[in-house]
Amino acid sequence: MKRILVVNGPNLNRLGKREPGIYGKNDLTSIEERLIAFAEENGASAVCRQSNHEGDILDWIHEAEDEFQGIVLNAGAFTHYSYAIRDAIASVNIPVIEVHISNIHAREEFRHHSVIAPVAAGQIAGLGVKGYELAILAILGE
Ligand code: CA2
Repeated sequence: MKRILVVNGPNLNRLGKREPGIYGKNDLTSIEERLIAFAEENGASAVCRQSNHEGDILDWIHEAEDEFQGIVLNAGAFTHYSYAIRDAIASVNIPVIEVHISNIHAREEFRHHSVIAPVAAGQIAGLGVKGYELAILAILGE
């Protein structure tokens, strides 16, 4: 059975509290519960984690190599400037799929660029929380 790590970065613990027009009405706990069920429905398992701290995300990416077959990563605003997260992704030999709830390419200019996209297996943006499910399916299809 494939094991998938779902990592959400800074401020994603605030989902459902503000900006529902951009990020939807669901809170992170309910999104994570749905993803765990979705993985099970598809014959896999998902472990979900969130942190506002870059170092936690680095450690989880490094450790995932031995435990998981793929990572679904919404790195939040770290996406746009964290070379450390980019290097961590490049250092592991499991696929990392970059997910964004909003369409980062249609928002402020600083969100258009992802420093992790060149080392990610793929990027899904703008499809809401459905993007996490599509990323899980992409890993399961590998
Ligand atoms: O669209 C996405 O998923 C983002 O990764 C979300 C990040 C943002 O910095 C990225 O550019 C795109 C923001 C996380 C959530 O921020 C909130 C702000 C207010 C209320 C709830 C969440």
